[in-house]
Amino acid sequence: MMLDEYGWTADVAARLRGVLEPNTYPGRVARVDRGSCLVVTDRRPVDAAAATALEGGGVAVGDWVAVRGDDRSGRLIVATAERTSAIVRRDPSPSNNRDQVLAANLDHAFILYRLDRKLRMAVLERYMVLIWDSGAQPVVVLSKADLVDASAREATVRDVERAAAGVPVFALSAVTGSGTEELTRFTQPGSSVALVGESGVGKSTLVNHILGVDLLDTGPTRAGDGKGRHTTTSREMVPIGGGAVLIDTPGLRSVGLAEAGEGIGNVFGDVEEYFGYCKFRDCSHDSEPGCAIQIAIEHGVLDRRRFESYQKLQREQERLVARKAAIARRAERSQSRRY
Ligand SMILES: Nc1nc2c(ncn2[C@@H]2O[C@H](COP(=O)(O)OP(=O)(O)OP(=O)(O)O)[C@@H](O)[C@H]2O)c(=O)[nH]1
Ligand SMILES: [Mg+2]
Ligand SMILES: [Zn+2]
Repeated sequence: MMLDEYGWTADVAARLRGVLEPNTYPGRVARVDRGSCLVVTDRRPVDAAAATALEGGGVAVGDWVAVRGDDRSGRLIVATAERTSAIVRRDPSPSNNRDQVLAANLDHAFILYRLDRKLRMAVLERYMVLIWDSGAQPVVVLSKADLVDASAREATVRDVERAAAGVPVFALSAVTGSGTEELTRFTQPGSSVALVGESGVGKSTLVNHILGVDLLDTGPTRAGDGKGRHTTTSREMVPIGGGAVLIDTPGLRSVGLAEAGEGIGNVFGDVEEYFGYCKFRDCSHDSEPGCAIQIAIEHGVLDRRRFESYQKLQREQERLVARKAAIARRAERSQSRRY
């Protein structure tokens, strides 16, 4: 059965049982384009539209779905199975207050960052929060190891490990293949892995390397600043054998967090641990006397940059919650006017 190659398991079958009705059949969404999806079914991949009234606001790559229809009538996704995980970001367009599901039903996500660029830890921290909140397990992959010398590589791995709070960190080269064997433990039969990170970090190149075939387009980075050219334009699922799949994603220009759950606490547990020790319970950790955070920074046991990174994400969350509350109030007011 074709779906076996796309991660079908007894657990998936059980989750789908609840949404499959007579005249529908199971599938997994392998690609989402504007208006239509590529859905892998028992026998072959087919195009299907998504019913507008789907619960949870539509379908994402990786979703297990119930499909109705055939070649003649056209096909419609009528239901999605409950997700075990979902990478969700805030829709980047400012006029839009919706969340966007980047991929669903993942076991792990590889967060790629290039070793040949300056390390911006805040970018990695933001991605780690994004993935922790998805319910998938983050793995940091430092790419293009062939472009830096061993001592620089090891120093960066150590720095990232220190900020990654238990998240595994690997350095590898998708061109020479060195280090890539470490990833096989995450691509075991039946597992789904998404690759995320900025444009040009080598996501598609790594998928091709693991697959052993140049299936996906990859693109040279810009000559001047070395930035990626946004070669990949849609999220796409690639079976790599044994029922494991990789989901390649386009490089993100912005990673606005949707309403966060445990993610911030998972990445910044060391920061939050200090809060209980401030002199004042409502300490703003700014200039109050007896602030445990400021004392830790002064003594060099807490990195100021790391605290600022934490504060930035936290403020973003507060603004988001406030905005959602304002929208809810506005909706309520217009409701009450109507009746
Ligand atoms: N030297 C070296 N180059 C690499 C490596 N991995 C990728 N590249 C190169 O980096 C460029 C960008 O790679 P892509 O795989 O297209 O990057 P991407 O992350 O998929 O980028 P987007 O699709 O734009 O998000 C290509 O020219 C690759 O050949 C690596 O391990 N070493
Ligand atoms: Mg790509
Ligand atoms: Zn304080």
